[in-house]
Amino acid sequence: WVLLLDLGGWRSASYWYQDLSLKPGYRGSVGRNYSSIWHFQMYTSMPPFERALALSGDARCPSGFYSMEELRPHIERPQEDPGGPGADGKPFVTGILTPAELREKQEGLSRNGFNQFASDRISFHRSLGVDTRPPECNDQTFSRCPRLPTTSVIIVFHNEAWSTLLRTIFSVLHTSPAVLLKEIILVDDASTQDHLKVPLEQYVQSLEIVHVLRQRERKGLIAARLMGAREAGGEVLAFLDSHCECFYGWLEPLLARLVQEPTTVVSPSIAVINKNDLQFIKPVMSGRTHTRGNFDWILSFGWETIPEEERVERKDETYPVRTPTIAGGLFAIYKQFFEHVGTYDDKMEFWGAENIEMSFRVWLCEGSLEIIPCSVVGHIFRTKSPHSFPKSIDVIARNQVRLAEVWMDDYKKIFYNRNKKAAAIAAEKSYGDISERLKLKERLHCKNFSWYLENIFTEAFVPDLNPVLFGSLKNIATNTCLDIGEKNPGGKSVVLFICHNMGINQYFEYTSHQELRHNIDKQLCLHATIEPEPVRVELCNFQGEGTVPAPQQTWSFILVSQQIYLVHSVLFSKCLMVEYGNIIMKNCDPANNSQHWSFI
Ligand code: UD2
Ligand code: MN
Repeated sequence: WVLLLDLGGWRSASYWYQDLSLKPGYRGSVGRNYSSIWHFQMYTSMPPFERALALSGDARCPSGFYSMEELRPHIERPQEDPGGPGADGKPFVTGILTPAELREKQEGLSRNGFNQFASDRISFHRSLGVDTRPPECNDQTFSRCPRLPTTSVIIVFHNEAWSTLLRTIFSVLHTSPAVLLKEIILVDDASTQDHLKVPLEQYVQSLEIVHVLRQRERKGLIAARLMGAREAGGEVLAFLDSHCECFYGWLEPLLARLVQEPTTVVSPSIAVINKNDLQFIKPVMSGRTHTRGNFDWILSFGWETIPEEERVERKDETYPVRTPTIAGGLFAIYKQFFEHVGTYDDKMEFWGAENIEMSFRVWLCEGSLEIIPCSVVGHIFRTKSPHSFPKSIDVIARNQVRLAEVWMDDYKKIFYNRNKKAAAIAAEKSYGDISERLKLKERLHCKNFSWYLENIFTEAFVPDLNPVLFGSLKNIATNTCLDIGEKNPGGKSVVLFICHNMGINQYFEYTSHQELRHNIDKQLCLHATIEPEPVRVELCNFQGEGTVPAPQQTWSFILVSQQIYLVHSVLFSKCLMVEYGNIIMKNCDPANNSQHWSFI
């Protein structure tokens, strides 16, 4: 064994172990956080035959680096008219439209949730303009020994527009080295639109390495990806949504990282393709600032900038960014590791939560998740899903409950407190059988969720597992509930709304620190003001160890009189109340039922 103490950054060692004929083994860290303090990795010598192979320049594994020639794409991108619509990733400019065109645009928008009218007028082969990645991305070389793995790109779709689907396919063919791209597998999740039936097979036949699989019955993206994965012949699976465009050089850095760390799941950095004009907006990479994935306590995925200490540790932009969660649509993984680590939960349906499930599972079961900055792939983000889901059950909540039950231990309560529908599904056990998933967890000796919070997502605020009081905070006089409101400029307003009893926007808890806290994605606390200024929510001052709640955020809830007053001495005797629809602080009067509140 060789024990290596790495002081420079959590992965800086892995670059040169191959030159010393070492193979990476157990990796760990000493200290609070795996991305700071001390890191070590055990290395073993390569078995003699592997070393011989690595050093001899064997034909199967030649020494040196891949040349540009060897990494030629599957199909060379045809010459493009630089003035063409959307060329070089520029926005599509809409001129004055005829009534028929206007109708077409409107229909495209409501069918897809993005501007299909624009997409239909942009070339399938458009280039994405100049390389704005940091120079080290372009200078990166890829070792031929061990060689980069072959890849099956898997694209699942349900009623995708022809032009976005075809542009996704061509962008893969134009940017992925032919030696690495084994095939593109399209999986149709029971689309109903005619263009996605026989014409699709006919069209892609000429592209040779593009195959179509059909899921006859609509089951959702999880089952569709699993079908694609089963059929895939490549060593690596690279999943893409059906409205993506790959930037030059996207694949090699993903594969190179997988070779170094075969138990990693790598995501490209995702560029935004604007849903209105199809502009390809490249991620800005400056000052080593990067975004990574997170989740909140209603289990939705979100983005955040990486912690400062990780930012300063970064040496250059070719280094991966460790991420607590992945967006889920765009990632690459060794097929073998995908199978080892439990593919997906095949009893999750339609859409949603599979990315959070995969994120927790991979981290807890000895893998890791990374974003590779030099790999850039664009995706059309839309504001709402154009797809319909069955009405009988909330499919997303059901998927979330499955993941909470399997992976979150006691912390699932934090989620259930905030999402009543999920709590009901959990209580009725109507989320289906999870025994297979629990067996998997057992078999792989996966860690507890607390390990994930303490080691991987250390920045996450963990709310009270058992808050003093929680639910919706109802005002007795008006029979309405505190609500942080959908339209919430600066996250500061708080309004009264009909009590809907679903949690989410109306979820508040009276914490062990006497805050009235709405902590779902942001950490918001009810914040007292001086009359007549309306009471609002502000970021909570209490953020865990070493901090205390602000005086304006420290409340006393008197259960007997149902009054809520401020603990703060000067404002003592001021109570939370409703007057003419406003939430304000006024002198306490136990007889006034506008000052009476209860958690329901
Ligand atoms: C995001 C992810 C997506 C998935 C989802 C959560 C990104 C950029 N996107 O979705 O991959 O993880 O969150 O579940 O990370 N589709 C089907 N059948 C369906 C619904 C969708 O095949 O019933 C296809 C759809 O055509 C698309 C993919 O699945 O190719 C993802 O769906 P989406 O694009 O509507 O969702 P998005 O991007 O919000
Ligand atoms: Mn998508």
